[in-house]
Amino acid sequence: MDHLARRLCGLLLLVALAAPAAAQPARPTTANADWRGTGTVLAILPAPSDLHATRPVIVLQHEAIAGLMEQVMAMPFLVASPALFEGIRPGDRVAFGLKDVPDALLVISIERLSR
Ligand SMILES: [Cu+2]
Repeated sequence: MDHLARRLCGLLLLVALAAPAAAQPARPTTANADWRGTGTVLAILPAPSDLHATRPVIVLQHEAIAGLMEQVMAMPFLVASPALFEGIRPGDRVAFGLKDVPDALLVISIERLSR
C-alpha cells in the first residue's frame, strides 16, 4: 500500500472505532490491534489532564513491544475511550493493544493481568 492508501485506511479505522464506542461492552479485544504489549499502569488520566486537554491518557511502564519499541520504558499513550479504564488502577499489570491512527499511537484495549 502506498502512503496515501495507508492514511485513508487509518481514517476509516478511526471512524469505525469512534462510531460504535458508546454501544460496545467495556471489554474490547486486541483482535484488530497493530501491536500488543504488557506493562504496569503508572497513571490513569481521564481528560482533561496535564498531558492532554481532550483525550484520555494512560502512563505505562511497558516491556518490549515486538516490532515497535524494543526497550522497557515509561511513557504516556492516548486511549480510545475512558471506558477502557474500567476495572484498571495504578499498579495493575496489564496487557494492551495499540493501533496506529493518523494522529496517535492509540491504546484500543486494556486487560488486567494481575494486581
Ligand atoms: Cu515506549
